[in-house]
Amino acid sequence: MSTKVATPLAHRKRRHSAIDRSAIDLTGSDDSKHSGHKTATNGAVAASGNISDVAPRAENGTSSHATRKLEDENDDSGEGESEYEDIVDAAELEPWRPLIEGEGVDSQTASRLRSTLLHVGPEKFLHDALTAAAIPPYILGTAFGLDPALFDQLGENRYMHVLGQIVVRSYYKRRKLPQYNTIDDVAALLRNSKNIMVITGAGISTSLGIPDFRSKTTGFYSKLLERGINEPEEVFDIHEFDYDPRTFYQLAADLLPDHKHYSPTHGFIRLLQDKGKLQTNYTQNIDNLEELAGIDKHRLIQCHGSFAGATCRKCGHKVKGTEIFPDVRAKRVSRCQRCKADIAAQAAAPKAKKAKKRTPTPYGGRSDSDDDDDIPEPGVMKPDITFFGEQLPEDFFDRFTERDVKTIDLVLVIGTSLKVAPVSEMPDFIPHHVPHIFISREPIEHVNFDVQLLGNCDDVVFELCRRAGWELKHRMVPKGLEVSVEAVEDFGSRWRVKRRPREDGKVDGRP
Ligand code: CNA
Repeated sequence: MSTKVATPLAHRKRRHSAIDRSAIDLTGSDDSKHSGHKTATNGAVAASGNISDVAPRAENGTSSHATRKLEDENDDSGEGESEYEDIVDAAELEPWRPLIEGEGVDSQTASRLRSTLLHVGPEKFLHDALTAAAIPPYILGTAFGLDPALFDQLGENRYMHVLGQIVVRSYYKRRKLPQYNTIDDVAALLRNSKNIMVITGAGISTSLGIPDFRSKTTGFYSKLLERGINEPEEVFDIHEFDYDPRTFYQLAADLLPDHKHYSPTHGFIRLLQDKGKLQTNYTQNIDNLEELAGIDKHRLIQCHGSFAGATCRKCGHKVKGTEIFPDVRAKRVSRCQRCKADIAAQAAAPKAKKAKKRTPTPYGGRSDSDDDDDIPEPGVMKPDITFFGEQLPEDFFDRFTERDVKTIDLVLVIGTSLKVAPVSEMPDFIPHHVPHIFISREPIEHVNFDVQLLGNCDDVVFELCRRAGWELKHRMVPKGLEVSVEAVEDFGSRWRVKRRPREDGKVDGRP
């Protein structure tokens, strides 16, 4: 098996991308429009910028039909692949670059170029644009978010490599389905779908007082920055943890829930389960509140593990997470009880050991006394959450590629910035005819969702249930709650969902 690593450091770091595309038919049987996705060139991008058909490759040793693979086997630079990926990732976030000092293409030309790409495929597109139409590469790149200055910075070969990558990635990107646009469309999808995949993030627990990572003023990362920790990810880096677990233990209490309550959004996922519609909840959350909400274990994939258990880094001893909670709450490094017991037992034994060792040898000397200098330490307990640099659970990949992508009929993505690979990559791996709905406070640009419902997710799911004719019962949903749904200007499929003020002018208090 290839290494499967959570890479939450930046936007969709793909160098550890690990979903096996070979097992997935993105086209779906009823989507002939996108049939090119299955059969189009799946090769890497040559340094020339042309698409060369390299031998199909699949990860996980399950070679079958062609796998899209963006790494360039023809790159003779021998380095810098991750640098390319970072550039491509950044460009993807802002796909069209306005003219810089007159260099570039205007937005209409950019969208025309992109739609040509979708029609003709990457190879012909690059050939036509660069050779037939003789568009200078650094100008063409601006239509895909590349800074023209990169041409000089990287040199022609490398620039062409990056351009090729971004063009291929744009081509394979999920495309919005035109028939789903409104909140009522989403409510109808809820009523009619049978096998729903729900992908959740930290936003579904913030109403319980658990901070997310990336919200600007309230997120955990901003708190860390305030404390002078400039690389917040280091708190969750396995190498940092092994080097000095104190940083983690000083900060982790903030993320530890009281385990007494779950949010209305957890309740909504449970409702989908009760209605027989929940196929799988992939949660990035580590708070384990899905268990409290009663989500069946076999429908739940905790992509980044959870606080439910803890393991000794030294001897591998496993305990229930609750056993280390007092230490986490006291901001004290939790030590392994089994190691402690072993050490105590050894401490009792050494007398005999020492006596034995000190028995005069035939040579009249004493046995090696180095042991006396070793002060054994009990191992450090680590909660079973997936740190950066650790493998994701196997069941994530197996269930996703072997089962879910083949059978789901709706995807709901709730309360996440979708910046952590490989979860961030899931939408691009799901057959494109399956409707994708996004529910969160801030819109997402790097994935083409069919409908984006923006607001507090507890309010959005409440309104969806109401429109679907279902009742979402939860102590945090006030009686008579009303929400407004307003179109986001310039977008036909983005909506702001807000609580309406009550008659006394107040908005229903949020717990
Ligand atoms: P994130 O990057 O912090 O994104 C959360 C997103 O949710 C942001 O875009 C917010 O705008 C949005 N959001 C916050 N509150 C709400 C709300 N009430 N309603 C709707 N949207 C809201 O976190 P992600 O989940 O995307 O990133 C994955 C990380 C976060 C995983 O590795 C987790 O382990 C980690 N995390 C988990 C928890 C938890 O378990 N509760 C808490 C903090 C971080």
